[in-house]
Amino acid sequence: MGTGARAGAMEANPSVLATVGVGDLVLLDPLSEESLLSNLRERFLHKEIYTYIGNVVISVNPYRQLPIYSAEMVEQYCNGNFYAMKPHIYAIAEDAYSSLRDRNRDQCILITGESGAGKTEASKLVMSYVAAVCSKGADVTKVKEQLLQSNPVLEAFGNAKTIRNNNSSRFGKYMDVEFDFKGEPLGGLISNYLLEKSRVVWHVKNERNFHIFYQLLAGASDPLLKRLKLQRDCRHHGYLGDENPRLPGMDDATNFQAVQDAMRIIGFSEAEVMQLLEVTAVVLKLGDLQLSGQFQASGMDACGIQNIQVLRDICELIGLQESILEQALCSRTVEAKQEKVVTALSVAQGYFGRDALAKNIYSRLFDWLVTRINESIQVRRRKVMGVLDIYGFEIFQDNSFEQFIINYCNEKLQQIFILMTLKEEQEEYFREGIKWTPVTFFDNSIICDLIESGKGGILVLLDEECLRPGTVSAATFLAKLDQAFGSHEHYESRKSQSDRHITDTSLPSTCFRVHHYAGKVTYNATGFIEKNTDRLYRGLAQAMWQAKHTLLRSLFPDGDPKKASLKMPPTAGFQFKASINTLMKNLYSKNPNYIRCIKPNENQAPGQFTDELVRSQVRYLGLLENVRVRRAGYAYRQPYQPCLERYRLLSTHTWPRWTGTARDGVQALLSDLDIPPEELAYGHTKVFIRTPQTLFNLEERRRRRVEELATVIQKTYRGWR
Ligand code: AOV
Ligand code: MG
Repeated sequence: MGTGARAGAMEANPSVLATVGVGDLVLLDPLSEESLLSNLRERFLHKEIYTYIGNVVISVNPYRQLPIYSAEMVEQYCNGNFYAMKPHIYAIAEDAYSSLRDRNRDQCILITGESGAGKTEASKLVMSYVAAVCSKGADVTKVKEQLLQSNPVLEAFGNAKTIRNNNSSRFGKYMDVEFDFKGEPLGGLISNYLLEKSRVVWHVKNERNFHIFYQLLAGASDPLLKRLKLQRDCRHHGYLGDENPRLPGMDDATNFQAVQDAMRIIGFSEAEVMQLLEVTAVVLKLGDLQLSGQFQASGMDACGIQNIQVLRDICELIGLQESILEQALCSRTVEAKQEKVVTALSVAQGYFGRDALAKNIYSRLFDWLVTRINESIQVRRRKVMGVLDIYGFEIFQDNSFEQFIINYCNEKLQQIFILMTLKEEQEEYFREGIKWTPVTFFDNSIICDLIESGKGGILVLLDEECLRPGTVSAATFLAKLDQAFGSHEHYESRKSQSDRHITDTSLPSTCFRVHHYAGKVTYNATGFIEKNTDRLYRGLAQAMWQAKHTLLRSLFPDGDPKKASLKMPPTAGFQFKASINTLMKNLYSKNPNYIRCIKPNENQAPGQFTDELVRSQVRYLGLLENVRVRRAGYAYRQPYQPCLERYRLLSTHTWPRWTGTARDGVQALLSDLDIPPEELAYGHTKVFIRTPQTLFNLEERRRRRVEELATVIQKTYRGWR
């Protein structure tokens, strides 16, 4: 836990209390869901979007530009003036940055909230704050620019318009910013988590494919478009759909320029940028390939390519013989006992292979992009500040494997919040024998287990189903889930409902429902198996590996026939679980700082505050429990021995000598200092201090005493000479 400096500072500073409502919910009186909600509402309507719960920042998305992010603001918060200032995201950034610099503790900033709540914007504000407050030397400026410019590039390739958010992150991102001992940034390292690649080949109405496609078409010069063999009009490209793709307030052409500039600043060569765009174009062109059935003697409709020109374009772009790609798209070669058997694919199989190829190229390209950016920015780490910005909790009309993964990720983050702030805090009081009324809160580990338990959680059952020989389908998968979780309180399906004599027609028979911490989500089991297996016909990978295009070829090392293995590659779910658990370990090792984002309305509209929507977030984020724990709690704690060492010079009981136990020493010392008794609690091994102000006082007294002693020593020393 941090020291919660801001909470105490505000208690001591009436100017902050004079803001709209209370700036720290810890000060709310009376405390109830209603009062908490109306405090947030009142502040929001007065454009006060930030509110604290101790050292946690609540941020309510304003959906409009507020004049609170200027250089002067940065200046004020970085001068440590935030005691007298309004709650702000800069305060948490400053707190994290200064404790990294001065106390040498690795930090992480965890940003949570549902889709569209403002996580990505918050992460950028934190980054820009840190960039602004460290030094302005030329070397540092270059590093800072590179770190900041990774955003537009990754957003172009990894964000898209969804129904919930015009700039929705479709991948998870964790970025470590690495600092030297002076607190200057040296570089960074980005990890990305499962891109929603199905979007490449399909998106629902009123959503869009990834931004980069629209940016490229809108912003590329005529010669560039010609070179990439693309049409400017989106409607000519199959994967982009035929709705009007323009978004208010988003200028694709300008953004394309920004992305190109950003890539140059990061250090991409012209050739690399061109290759990247070529591969992007190939993905689009794959969507333009039309397949049709050609009658065969066997009576089966064999797949053939209808528009040969598109095939030709693709092959020209990647330097590959047309016949190789055509064969890979339209047939499958199975090797059995040294013999190659070529079978024709059906049209549906052909399209499946084409789409799988497009998704694979794109997601591998995205991974390459992250690796490439890391090459530019990575250094040997000393101290790090990690910023986590993932896709937020999502509930759509139709939820699939991607939403399942996204929501699983959000469960894990909620869990880490509970563990690190609520549970850990309470358990420590208990361990230390400090009087404490437990606060009840919902522990979501039961849902995490339901999803990820190695002993038969949903992901394990899905993997089993994917690897099982024989006919598998959504129905067999669902049956398996029913069997395992029929009576689980967070699982529901038609079958489990009928076992419980519930009739609910809103739950289709192909779906299962998970009661997440943030709400119930109905997942359509159809597609889970395919998306988890993420199968790419080997012939297609091999064809890509034969291309002359160096970037594209490098994306398909598995296409090298020498490396062909019969082993199934790990499933998407398995890989995600592994990487999320590595991330969790990483986060646990750092000092956490929380930004909890709230979405005030469903319309992406400024000034609208929908009570019910906010109430549900207040509830599932556990804000009330958070305030209760915080209120009952002590902001600062230290084991007896170091505490005695540090402050013993403040009391004649303990200075110059103390011979008793450390605990008795601390007690003797603190009782000598006129600290109100309710400010202190003595645990088995640690002393607890309720408000940071008391700690600041102690520190100030110590500083003065050290000066005093130094003068005495100097005088004595002079006397000796
Ligand atoms: P998200 O990251 O939480 O959603 P964003 O950070 O993309 O949400 O925010 C959505 C939109 O809200 C932004 O594009 C801005 O228009 C607006 N917005 C957010 N924060 C601010 C702010 N502090 N000031 C002004 N406008 C803001 V998702 O990525 O969908 O979970 O997967
Ligand atoms: Mg986002």
